[in-house]
Amino acid sequence: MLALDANGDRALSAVEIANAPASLAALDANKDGKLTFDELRPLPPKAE
Ligand SMILES: [Ca+2]
Ligand SMILES: [Ca+2]
Repeated sequence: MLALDANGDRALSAVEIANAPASLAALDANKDGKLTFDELRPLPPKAE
């Protein structure tokens, strides 16, 4: 999951793995406690 790759080197370091829960939480755009596929994609929030 490249979203967890904080420094963009395409590898997950121990630190990045340790921070994975926080990174995943940060991806939860609508803060509903769930990650949906649209939240996992590096796309801007869609206008509705
Ligand atoms: Ca990395
Ligand atoms: Ca969500």
